[in-house]
Amino acid sequence: MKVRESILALLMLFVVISTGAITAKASNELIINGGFENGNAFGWTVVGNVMAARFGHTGIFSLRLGSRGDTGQVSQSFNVPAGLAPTLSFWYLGVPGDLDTEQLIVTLLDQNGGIITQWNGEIDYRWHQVTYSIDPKYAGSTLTVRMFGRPDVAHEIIDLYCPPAPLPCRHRVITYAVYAYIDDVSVSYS
Ligand SMILES: [Ca+2]
Repeated sequence: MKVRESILALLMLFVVISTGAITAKASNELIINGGFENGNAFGWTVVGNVMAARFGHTGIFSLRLGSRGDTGQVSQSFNVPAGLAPTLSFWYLGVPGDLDTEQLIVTLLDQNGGIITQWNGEIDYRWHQVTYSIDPKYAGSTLTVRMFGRPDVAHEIIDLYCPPAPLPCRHRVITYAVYAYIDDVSVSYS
């Protein structure tokens, strides 16, 4: 590499590093991997079954809570810096099933496991945002955000099948699981 090209490459590297540092500092984000863009649940404690789904509210991925026949839960703890009152924000989407058994419950817990507040997600095919200002009295303590999903199933008629007489015609039905998804989980302060 020529000297001039080397200097240029070093300058570009410096710009990239500087930009990254500034971005990280400006966001003041306390949640790790809240957008699931790693394609996994890195940074979260998993109970049951979850998976990154190519169904993002932002970016490519969101996190699907549960699998067919199993619930799914993730939680993450964060330390609220002294003197600060951060805001919790997340997006979720719940897909309705036929049995009305699906659930999405998001809970904010204090350091003793007590419930500070809780949300029951609306299951209606739409992305919803929830924002919540964390009370300044929790500054200096460790809180946990927990997200639990219980999938449902949906049935879809694909066609009318008529076997040879005298058997009656019948609808052929496929059954598939439907889920709740979360994305853009953030606890940040300005
Ligand atoms: Ca995402």
